[in-house]
Amino acid sequence: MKRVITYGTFDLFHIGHLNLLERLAELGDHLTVAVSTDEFNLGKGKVCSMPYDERSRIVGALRCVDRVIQEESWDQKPRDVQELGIDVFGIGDDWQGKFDHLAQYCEVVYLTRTHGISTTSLKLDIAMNADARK
Ligand code: C2G
Repeated sequence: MKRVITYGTFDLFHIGHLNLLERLAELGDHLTVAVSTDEFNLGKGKVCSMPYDERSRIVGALRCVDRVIQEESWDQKPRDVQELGIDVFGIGDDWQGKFDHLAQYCEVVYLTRTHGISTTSLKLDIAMNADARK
């Protein structure tokens, strides 16, 4: 069984997230997604619109996702890869090169981001639409 893992916040879940997860699922037989906890996100300078339990439930409900774990620190990846018997680590290419050090434990792939959408742009759209309705 070929096991794949990825990490992310997945706030305001959108088509860019789904495209990535479905493409990662195609790379193997089992996909684990480590969803960033609210505390870890604060360390990333991110304030989420949705709390961890909602973000993790949405990701876990996807047909292409087999397991959800917590992402609590930057340096848990080597342990996760070894303990979970991961064959492939994948993530969007906005992280290109940042996780090459994992190549000693597993294959590392960077997949093209979906252009034209991001959690930040969604937040701005929502805020602008709210203003327009005033
Ligand atoms: N993504 C994408 N296309 C977009 C937006 C996001 O492919 N338009 C991908 C990102 O590249 C990432 C995943 O979706 O692989 C989740 O994105 P975020 O929720 O923004 O997660 P991020 O802040 O990149 O956290 O340890 C790694 C970090 O936790 C990654």
